[in-house]
Amino acid sequence: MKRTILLMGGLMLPPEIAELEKQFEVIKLYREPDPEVVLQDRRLDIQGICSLYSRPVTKSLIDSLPNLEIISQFGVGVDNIDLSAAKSRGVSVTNTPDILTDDTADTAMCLLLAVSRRVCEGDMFVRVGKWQSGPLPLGRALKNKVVGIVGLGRIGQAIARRCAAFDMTVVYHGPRAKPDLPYKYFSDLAAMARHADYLILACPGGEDTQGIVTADVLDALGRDGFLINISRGSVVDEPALVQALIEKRIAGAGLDVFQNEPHVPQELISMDNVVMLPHIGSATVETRTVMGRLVIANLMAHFAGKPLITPVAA
Ligand code: 8YV
Repeated sequence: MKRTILLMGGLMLPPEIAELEKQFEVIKLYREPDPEVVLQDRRLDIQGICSLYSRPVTKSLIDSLPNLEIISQFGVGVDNIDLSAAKSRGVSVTNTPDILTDDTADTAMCLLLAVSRRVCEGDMFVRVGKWQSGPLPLGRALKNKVVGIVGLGRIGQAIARRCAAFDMTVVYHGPRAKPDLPYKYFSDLAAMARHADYLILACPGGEDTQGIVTADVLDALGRDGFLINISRGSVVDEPALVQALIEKRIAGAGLDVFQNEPHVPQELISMDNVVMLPHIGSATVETRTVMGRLVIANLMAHFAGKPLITPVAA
């Protein structure tokens, strides 16, 4: 008999969903008109969850599923999962690290270039015929600028390599210095922001980084500074960011993530110096394909009694 898996969201590509359905009985929670009723009816059957960043896996969900054994996250960030609740219930958690590093770093570079060189503004300028009346205002060069990366993990390091290739000087902030890496470390985020022209957020979400980009950090970044966020909306005090942009206390922002996705602050919509993406860090066919395969491979390994491929440390 097939084991039952709860699929929380629909980002996995059709071939991987088909494969998941070949191996397991799949409850597509996101398709259910009344998810609570399904969760109640099927609570004893569910042995695995396929989760993703936009769907919280809370202590109450974990506790309501007595036969839950594994949560296989479609993504690297696991801040949507109550890890201590999973641990205390003995539920394993896996994620999809490494395979989305390059795409996510590329997304940061897209935003960095787009806000600096006015790419989206320029595109609109051509489309609406403004070019005939004069040139687009000048952008800002990346070369010789200082980029401060918050979180020099896998994705942060991939961004650092790309920025170095653009002749930028890389510095970083995080919980600890990484002496093996050739970049200057700042233990104080505001001090790094003061020193940097660009602040790129690449740290994990969750309690430790909640709201660390405050109004003070944005003021330290300053009138000529740009904020790029490909991490989590929760890392930034979003109302403070909106205010800093309105008052032109920072030069602009490139944002792939927001506090309340898919909703974005209304004030940002009309701002030329803000480029927004709908959380597409890993959103390529290639990467989403291997992410889906890894989600399934972790489930298969678990139920076959084999070691998990990419366990999240409890
Ligand atoms: C993914 C992400 O697209 O991996 C993550 O943590 O935020 C994104 O890059 C997302 O997880 C897909 O579910």
